[in-house]
Amino acid sequence: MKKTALTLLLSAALTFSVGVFAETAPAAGGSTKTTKNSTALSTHLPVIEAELTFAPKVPKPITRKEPARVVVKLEAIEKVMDIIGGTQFKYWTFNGATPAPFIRVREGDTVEIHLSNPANSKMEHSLDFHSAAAPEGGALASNTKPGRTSVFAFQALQPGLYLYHCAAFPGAATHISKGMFGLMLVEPKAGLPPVDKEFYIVQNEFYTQGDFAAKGLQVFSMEKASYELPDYVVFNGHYGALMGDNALQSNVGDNVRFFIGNAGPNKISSFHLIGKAFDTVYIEGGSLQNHHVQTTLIPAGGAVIAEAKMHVPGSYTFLDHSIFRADKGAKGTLIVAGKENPDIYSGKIKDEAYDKRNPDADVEVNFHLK
Ligand SMILES: [Cu+2]
Repeated sequence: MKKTALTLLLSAALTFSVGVFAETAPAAGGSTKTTKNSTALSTHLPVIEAELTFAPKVPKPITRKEPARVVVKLEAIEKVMDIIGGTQFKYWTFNGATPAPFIRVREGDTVEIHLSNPANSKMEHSLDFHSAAAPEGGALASNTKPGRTSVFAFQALQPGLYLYHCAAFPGAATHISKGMFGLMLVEPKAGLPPVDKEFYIVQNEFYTQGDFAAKGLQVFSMEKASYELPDYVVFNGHYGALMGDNALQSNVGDNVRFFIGNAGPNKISSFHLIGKAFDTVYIEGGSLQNHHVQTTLIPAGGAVIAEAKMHVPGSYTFLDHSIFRADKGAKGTLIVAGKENPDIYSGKIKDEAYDKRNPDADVEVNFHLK
């Protein structure tokens, strides 16, 4: 680690009085050398390992009434996966998945982050937690060369739903574009109200040198990324990750809570559940609640918590209502199983003849569906 970064790190640790262990060894294969600052705030806490889940799963609600030191183990893994069937991309991930694991902690917890980078990785990686009160969100403390593990800690001071992502320098935008992002929920001390189902969704764009669905291993396009012309806008890292056999499952009467992030790197999401307005939205993932919301905005680098009670069975599509993006992958399905509810939705009551003619309808105009 460079001297300037270390100096910043030390001053940050002292300022915020959280436990910090900074990896200072210069290269892969060296000995372990740690810099340890005051940990008075957190060393007495019980130490527990975080339950980490891959999307669309969410860790169980926290029932603890006291703070803990929650250990989160992340590994930077470069991995070739399909964006869409037959179209491969060399993702950069945490723990082998895009989005990265969902992390659930409690307001006031100390979060101890371990970031490992395999010896034959090609890149350095780091972590910027939007939930951390630390310079660069912890990226200075977590910058990790191949063949090293970094450990640092921060206190989760503010409840809410937060993005975390790689912030490698230089090139954080590329690391996010390659798939290095996930969500952390900092539950308020009193917890969130119980619901029947919780799901984890993150939207992001992919920019490739080949066109949409071009076959073979695709190369990241810096040009398309800088002009904000995505080939793919997807939920949970892959086209169709929440469709067909991967659709989300719920039942009539369920209160469904969506934890939704937007990793961007560029586009704002207009998140919409077709067929049911959200009963409650925690705006931008914070404490302010809005009700009866048809479409909620999620800024790039932001998140929302959105809840919908499902009254009528069926197949419901959710999407980015910047709707041409749906064809690029920004759509998914929520299945609601159960008995019909004719008091709320009739279904088609009648289908009968209508003979009136509209002269303009016969005017020929070229249009293109493709
Ligand atoms: Cu990275």
